[in-house]
Amino acid sequence: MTTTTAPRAGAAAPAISHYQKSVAEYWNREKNPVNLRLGDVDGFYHHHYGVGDVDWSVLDAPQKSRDERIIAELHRLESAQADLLADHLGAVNPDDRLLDSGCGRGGGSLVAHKRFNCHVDGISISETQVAFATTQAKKHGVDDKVRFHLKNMLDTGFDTGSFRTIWNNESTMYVDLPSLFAEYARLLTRGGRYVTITGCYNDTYGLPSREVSTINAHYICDIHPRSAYFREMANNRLVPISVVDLTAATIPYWELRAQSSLCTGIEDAFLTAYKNGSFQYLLIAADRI
Ligand code: GPP
Ligand code: MG
Repeated sequence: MTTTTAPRAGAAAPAISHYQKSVAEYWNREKNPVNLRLGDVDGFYHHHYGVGDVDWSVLDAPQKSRDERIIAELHRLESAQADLLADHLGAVNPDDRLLDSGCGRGGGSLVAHKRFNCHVDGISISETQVAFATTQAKKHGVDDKVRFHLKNMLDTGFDTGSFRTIWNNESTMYVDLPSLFAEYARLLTRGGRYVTITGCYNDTYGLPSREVSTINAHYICDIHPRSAYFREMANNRLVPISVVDLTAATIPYWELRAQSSLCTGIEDAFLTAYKNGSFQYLLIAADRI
């Protein structure tokens, strides 16, 4: 059994709820090969899924190289997802400061810096992830502009108006959206950009399906309905400019992952939820007015 303790007053850890503490414990312990072995391919460690068509010939590779080929293919698809998110970050200059909110092991921050040569701050409530990401920034030789912090995305402590762009790559299901977008409205400059890629439940299905509930239990998260994103953005000066339904584009990633030695047991829930229409994989980009 896992127990959690209340954060100590005055301790160095960020002010987080009991729930967030339990989430941090999950990520502090997490060492899934589906994340670590994929990141080992090129030193970009991601905590999100993939998009795009699969090269199915990897499944027919000789036994000796089969795993390696599948890993490279899954990593190619998750890298394509990170590139797609970066495509929506808008015009970014080298002097601009970007926030990777829920940065995981830091892969997305490195992708953004590589593309724009900009400043990136990545935040996570997991000490292990912040330490890992910081080591990666040093290894990539970019720690002068890419920095990672142990921070709560609901209450970052960063200065008002200090970011040109903020993104969440599959991390909004861990927080209350009204609180999150209120913090982003504060942090973003006027005319700044917000981007999220997220899994949401489909309002037209009704309430969360069994598979959506299984995904929630697996990751200790709380998947929001699609409607909540648009309502809470509108309530917080965030005006959508692009909405891309990536559901069909992510299914091949899950089909390949389900047939790999790296599967974690959650693959069928994703595939069923996407196929029965209860769950959607969306990119939303919005401007801060
Ligand atoms: C992937 O992380 C994302 C989450 C855990 C948040 C839930 C996302 C939804 C779209 C519902 P990961 O890459 O660490 O997961 P895994 O270990 O399963 O690959
Ligand atoms: Mg993963």
